[in-house]
Amino acid sequence: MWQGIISQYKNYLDCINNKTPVVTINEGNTPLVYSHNLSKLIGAEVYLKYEGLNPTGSFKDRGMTVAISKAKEDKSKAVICASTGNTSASASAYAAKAGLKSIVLVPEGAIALGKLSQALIHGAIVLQVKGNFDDALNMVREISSKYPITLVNSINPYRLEGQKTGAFEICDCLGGAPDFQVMPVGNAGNITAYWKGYKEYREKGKIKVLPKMLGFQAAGAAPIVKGHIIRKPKTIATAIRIGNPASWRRAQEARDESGGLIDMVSDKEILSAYKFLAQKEGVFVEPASAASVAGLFKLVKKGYFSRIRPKPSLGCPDAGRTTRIVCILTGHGLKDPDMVLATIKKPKVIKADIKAVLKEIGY
Ligand code: AN7
Repeated sequence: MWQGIISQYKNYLDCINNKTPVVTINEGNTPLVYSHNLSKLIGAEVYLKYEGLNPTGSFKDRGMTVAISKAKEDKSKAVICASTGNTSASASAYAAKAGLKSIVLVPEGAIALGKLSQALIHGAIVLQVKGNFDDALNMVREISSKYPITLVNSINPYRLEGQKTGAFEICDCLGGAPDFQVMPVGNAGNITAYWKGYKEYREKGKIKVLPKMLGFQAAGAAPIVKGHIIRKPKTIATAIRIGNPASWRRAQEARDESGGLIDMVSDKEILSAYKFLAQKEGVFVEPASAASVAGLFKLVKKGYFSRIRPKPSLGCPDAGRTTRIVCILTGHGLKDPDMVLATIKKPKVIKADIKAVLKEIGY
């Protein structure tokens, strides 16, 4: 039986020892879904890593199981985070399971309804800050440095340790690393974690080559692309509405060491990919997660993959192999139900009459 990412990958998690009390809700082991549409369009094998199927509906659970287990091992009594929503949902759930107090600071009115509901029902102290995510992060950094409260944002190195297991699962599933990994970038912890995961799997001899990391920010919240802090980040993808990412430098390292890129996509491109995933692939994700597929479309339009594909040459063991691309779909669509109603027409109201139904459905 699958018992979560710590149990599965403890040999690759140096911070876990025999005394670590493992707090898990059986996160990880998420599906890698083959996309016929995207594969055909690009002439590659394209897979969707559906992280929305983690216990609290996002990839944050991979990191939170490690961060909360270590907080418990270190006899912490309380955890704190700033969040655009998913971190707070995950921290609250894992803290509840561990019996720890959780405190979350979120930007007022700027997090999706599902995520706010999660933090509340799991019993966190939820504070809405009159400011943005970056303001909230500055405050929790300071509070956790002065009081005995454990910070569980991705500045906490245990978070990235857990999140790197996403890379392990992809390699285990494909029997090697993909050629490209596409993902959204907000606070830039996840791109840092995945890159660490791939590099460690190569060091341990589990894979031979590393993927190129392709990260996408929302155009109104693209500090890494623009090269400066964005004071007032704006995007409908609230999860990645971040103007000063904590792992900025390490995201650039992942980009540069892998020979990849970090680019941006507009809200319009995000919503188009959001609908594409739901309506052509049957996969419902939140807008921030659709940024990865929006980015993939952008690169396809530019001819990126045809340009960059290595020419098969004699003596190359991979000669002629199809390019493999994995898009990380970081969070579930149910997190943000308001976004559907803002995007799609509300359903018609009709009389309770079969004739009225038949008329509407064209029979
Ligand atoms: C669905 O919850 O930052 O680049 O506070 O929820 O590792 O920050 C969420 C980020 C992508 C970006 N997709 O990941 C938070 C928070 C979803 C997210 C990201 C987030 P990072």
